[in-house]
Parts: sequence; C-alpha cells; structure tokens
Amino acid sequence: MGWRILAVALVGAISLSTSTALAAETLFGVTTANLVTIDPTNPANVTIIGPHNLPANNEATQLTYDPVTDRLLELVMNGTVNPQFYSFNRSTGQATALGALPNPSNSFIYEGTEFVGGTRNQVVMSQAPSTGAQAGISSQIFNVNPDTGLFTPITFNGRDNDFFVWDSKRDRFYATDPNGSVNNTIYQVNLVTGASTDFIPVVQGTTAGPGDLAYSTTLDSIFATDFGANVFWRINLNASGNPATLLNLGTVPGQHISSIAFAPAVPEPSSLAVLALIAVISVPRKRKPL
Ligand SMILES: [Ca+2]
Ligand SMILES: [Ca+2]
Repeated sequence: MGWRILAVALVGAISLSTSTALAAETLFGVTTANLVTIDPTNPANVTIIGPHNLPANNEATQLTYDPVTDRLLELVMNGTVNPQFYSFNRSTGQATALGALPNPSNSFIYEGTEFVGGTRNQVVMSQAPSTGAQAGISSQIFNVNPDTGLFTPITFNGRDNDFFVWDSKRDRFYATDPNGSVNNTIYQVNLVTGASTDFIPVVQGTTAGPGDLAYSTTLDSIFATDFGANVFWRINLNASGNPATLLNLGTVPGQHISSIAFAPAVPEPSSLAVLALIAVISVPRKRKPL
C-alpha cells in the first residue's frame, strides 16, 4: 500500500513537472556556429546549447517551429544560393539536412519562412527572382514541404516579404520588409486574397534592423533578431492585438544571431530517468490481483 501511494504520488508529481517543461516556451536562436537559447526579456542572457555543424559559409536565415512534427526548422542558404531545410536537435544543437528547394540555375532566392497553424497547418515561405527588375522582391508566397523542398503557390502580394511571423493566439500572419525595399512596415497578410494591412514602421536601415521574427504566446509579443547588427527587438501588441510599438531591447552578446523561433523546451534528462524509474515501480503493482 505504501509503495502504491508513493508511486501514485511520484507519477503525479513527475507528470506535472514534465507537462510544465513541455508546455514552457523557449526562445531558440541560431548563430554562425551554435544553436542557442535567449531570454526574450533580457537578450543579454544567451545560453549556448551546442554546435549545429552546418556546412561552412552557410547562413541560417529563417527559423520556425513546426508543432505537427515537433521540429525546429531552418532555411539555410550559402549567400543567396542552394536553399535547403534543416532541423535542429534542441538538446545538442546538431542540424540535420532535410529537403533542398528546387532552384534551377539559382534563379530564385527564398526569404520569409514560418509555420502557420489553424486551417493551413503548413510551413509558408516567400520567393523572389534573383535577377531583373524584381530581384530580391519576394512577392510570391508558397506552402512548402520541408522534407521534400516541394512547394505550391498560395498568393502574390506585391511586397518584399523578407520575414514572416504567425500570431498563434489570433491566427494572424504578418510580414516585414525591414530594409524598405517596397514598404517599411510590419503588415498583416491575408493568405487567401494576398491583401496586406499595414501597421507600424520597422525599417532601421539597409544593413541593420529587425530581422527574423518570433511570436511568444506567453508574452503575447513579437520578437526580432537584427539582420545585421547584434541588437534585439520587441514589437508590442495593443489591446486589439495589433502591432503598436517597436522597442530596442539592447545588445546580444557573442556571435550574431541570424534567426529565432519559440519552441517547447525538451524534457530534462533527469525527468526522463525518473519516469523510467516510475515505470519499473509501477509494473509489479499492475500485476497484483485486484
Ligand atoms: Ca522565425
Ligand atoms: Ca527581399
């Protein structure tokens, strides 16, 4: 009886702590060498998880979390060519190659990349021609399969959709154009019609400013790493849920963080070990006749 009470108490306590750990939201970032975590309210607090070992000279430009497959996904490019998806191990930092995007003669560059839930429930990205009058203007928006790299068109909105973010609380999809190629605001994109609704300006310059974005459900705010400088940004939402103010949160130490995304933390190894112990304790009890 004593063991049974202890086992029940332990199972209750551990399942509570594990579910808390799984539900907790962690801000992940990718630097030149490492997967890191960042305290979004104090970006001076950066913790290195480990090396991602991406190929040399490649940059991890866009990070997003796919809850369907529980993967931290990244668009990686060598400059503007050879676009390919990777997933990151959230415990070690190690990156694993997934699908390469079809890009004959490197005719296109790929920019905004974000998992969109709700009825869509897919990764969405933007594509620009690499040459001509519209070079670098990523107006074409696609669904993409990160495992195969294959995509299907959604809409065309005439903007330069450099970075994307999905507000999971309100099912709203935003884009930014922080070097002011077409429009310098954060704007909501209607993925059915392509219509855009502009909010506050985000442009800081052509070489630095709010870059890759991430939405926090717990803080109900959008965060941005800087695409050029080691600065960190926050876009506060107002009572209507609209982007209302852009705040400079200060400098991030260490290597430049090129992309960010919120994702659940992985369970602590100690929790997993205790769960295994609980399973061992629980087995004999289940075999007792009632
Ligand atoms: Ca992101
Ligand atoms: Ca662009």
